[in-house]
Amino acid sequence: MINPRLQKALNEQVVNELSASYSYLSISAALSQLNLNGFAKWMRDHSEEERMHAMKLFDFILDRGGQIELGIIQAPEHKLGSARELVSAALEHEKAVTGEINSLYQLALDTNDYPAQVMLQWFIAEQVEEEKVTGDIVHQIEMAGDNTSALLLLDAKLENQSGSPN
Ligand code: OFO
Repeated sequence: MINPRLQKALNEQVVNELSASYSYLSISAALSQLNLNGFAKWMRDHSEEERMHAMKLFDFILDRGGQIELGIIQAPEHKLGSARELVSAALEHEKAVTGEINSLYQLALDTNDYPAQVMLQWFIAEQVEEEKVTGDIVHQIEMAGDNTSALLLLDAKLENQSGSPN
């Protein structure tokens, strides 16, 4: 039996993860419009990872005999801009998700829910990796500056990178 407050928060996080997935899909579309197909693919893979995160939480609620209550997913803002602006927007979104996961973990501590704590530790580690990977790409775009060749080299690198959804 999951504490009702924790169950509500876990359900909300399912929606938050799906919202992240939806936002990254929107950013992927904008990157495609810039003809940065490697960046677009990387962001699309990231969108798929977020959907899998939602399903991890969804399955956890069900495995614990909890109730699924799916909420509304808001349409993402249609962001347009440079590669740096678009990837930076994804990084800011990741930072917001980290805050959500940390709050959820605090609630699992407050409610003495040990299985939820173990499950959420995976998410905490995942956020460290996702912020690092996305932050590194923002930094590399900044290093490329006005050098289109360097940006296209980074795009090719991302295109060849195999997506490994978690
Ligand atoms: Fe990177 O967001 Fe899911 O947890």
